[in-house]
Amino acid sequence: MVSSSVFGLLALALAQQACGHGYIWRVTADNTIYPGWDVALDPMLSPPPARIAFGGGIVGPIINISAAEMACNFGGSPRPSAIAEVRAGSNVTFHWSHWLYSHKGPITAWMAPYTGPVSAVNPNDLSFFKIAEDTVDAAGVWANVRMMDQTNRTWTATIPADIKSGTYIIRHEIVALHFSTGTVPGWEFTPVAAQFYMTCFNFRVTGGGDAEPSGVKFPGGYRADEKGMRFNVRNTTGGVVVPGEKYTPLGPAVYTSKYGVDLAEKPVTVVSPTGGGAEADKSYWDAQQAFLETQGKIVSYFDSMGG
Ligand SMILES: [Cu+2]
Repeated sequence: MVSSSVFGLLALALAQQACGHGYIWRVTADNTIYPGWDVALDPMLSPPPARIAFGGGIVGPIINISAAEMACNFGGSPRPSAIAEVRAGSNVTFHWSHWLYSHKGPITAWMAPYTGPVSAVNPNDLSFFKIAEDTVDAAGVWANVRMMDQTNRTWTATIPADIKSGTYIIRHEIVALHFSTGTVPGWEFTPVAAQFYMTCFNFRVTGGGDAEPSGVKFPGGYRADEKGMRFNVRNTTGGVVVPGEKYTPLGPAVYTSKYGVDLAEKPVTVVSPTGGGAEADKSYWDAQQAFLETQGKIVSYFDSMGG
């Protein structure tokens, strides 16, 4: 028997993890702007708001690569009750609320086809293929740092032009390697391990081809003995720890479309976060911006502490 107050504490702890790290507050998919999952506002809405994100959008660190949560993170509910419509070959941009410079590591996006209602999907049954990946560049700058500094905390993946049309779950992940080879003073009790932060989203692809790339399941997509599980990001110069040693990405290679596509221009549209009209949307967005600012301060504090 677990009392409801324990669940309350768990929810609070998960929310704090999201606050101390970051979450996807917005997704721009093929020029349509969807709300992500606002960890401050959306849990308060009743009924749960129509979102494309899975599981309350909690982006807590997972260090056990055998955990069921490696697929789509903690909190399987509410399931997405909205779906993002994208043309094959178009771009999907994930808007991070914030992230930490200390949490250096790769960023990836994965897709897995599914059939039937999204409410019945078990993320652990899905086969994910990697569609985009950024690790460390020749100057030693990690993907998370570029995401924070150069793209205003956004990260973009392209839907392969040749994949079959249909419904997909997109899994977007940051791997933080800062404690993968050791901790720092003040964080001695944190396990030495790579940390995985992911969110899943509900998508429909149109205008695709006939490719059905093979994928991997989570858990299972990564192995504990993979080289990329450990990397001393503090010694990074040109992506090299031991001279000649580069970072080895985790999991399978990125799937590349066999052809490109020229998409017709599409105007930008914004999906209402409330469905309650312009005034309700404005107060939602105002509250959202205020919380994003607060969350940025919390994140900067953790970042300055090195963990
Ligand atoms: Cu952290």
